[in-house]
Amino acid sequence: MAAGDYNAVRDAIRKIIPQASYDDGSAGPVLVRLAWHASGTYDKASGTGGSNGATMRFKLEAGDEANNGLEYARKYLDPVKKQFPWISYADLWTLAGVVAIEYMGGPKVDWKPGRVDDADVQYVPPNGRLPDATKGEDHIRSVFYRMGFNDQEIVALSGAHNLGRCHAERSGFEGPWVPMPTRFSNTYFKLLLRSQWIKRKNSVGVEQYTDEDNELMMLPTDMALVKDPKFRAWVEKYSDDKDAFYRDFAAAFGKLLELGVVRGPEGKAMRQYARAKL
Ligand code: CCH
Repeated sequence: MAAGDYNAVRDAIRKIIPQASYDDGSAGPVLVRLAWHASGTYDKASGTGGSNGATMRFKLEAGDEANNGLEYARKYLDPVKKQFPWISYADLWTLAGVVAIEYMGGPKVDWKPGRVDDADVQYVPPNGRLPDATKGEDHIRSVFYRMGFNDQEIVALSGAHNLGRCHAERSGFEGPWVPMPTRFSNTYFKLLLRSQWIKRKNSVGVEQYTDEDNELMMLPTDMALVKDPKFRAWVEKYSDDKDAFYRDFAAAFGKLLELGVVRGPEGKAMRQYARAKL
């Protein structure tokens, strides 16, 4: 297989998405979360963090409790890395998110290669840069503004909670947000607005919001999107207009994967400069 044949890599990723004995039969959602957490450590002010360098290869970042469970995603991708040793982990993890979104019926997200695995452990961004689900709108804003996102992009990105589920042993939360968690759609926004959400303690004693039948759930941070009037306006928009959601999600997710990615020789110098500030 020729080095640089990203279509062959995409095919190989598609083949590992169906996983009969895992979750809802799909590795798709956890692959999307890996791409997001690899990228979401970015800090615009210092230029540190982000997907380039694949710093989650190191225990220090993999062990951030926000990343619990992502070892499954990395493990599913290992055979793909073995098959295509020329692709960097940083490219593979971000590409897998894009392929999984499309596979699950979501929009096509622009993706460009060129990330490198040149960082060593001293360049791991500090733990705690990813959002904490027990918090509210101020916290969400401070985390996503730090990356350079605005309110509209925050809500669009949060629509990824149409996918997958929470696992008590990973985050303390439990259950899926929507009835079909392996199909990309705007159901999450519709449910946020239309269902009665009841604050309840789950099986491990953590407070979350559930529907009457205790089948679907929302995190405190999800509820903040309908409580805050500026966020809520975008939840309403995306609940009514699926095309707008797909378009805005694709743009924001594409932007997320590019945070801090400077390619070529200048890129290397820029990364060294930024990382020296950690
Ligand atoms: Fe998320 N997310 N997320 N999330 N997330 C969780 C699961 C997924 C927060 C918390 C959690 C985004 C934003 C936020 C996915 C994609 C995105 C879980 C459960 C928590 C907790 C983890 C577990 O127990 O396995 C918080 C807080 C925020 C923002 O404030 C954004 C942005 C994205 C992507 C664009 C996906 C997908 C999952 C499902 C993973 C799975 O394993 O099924």
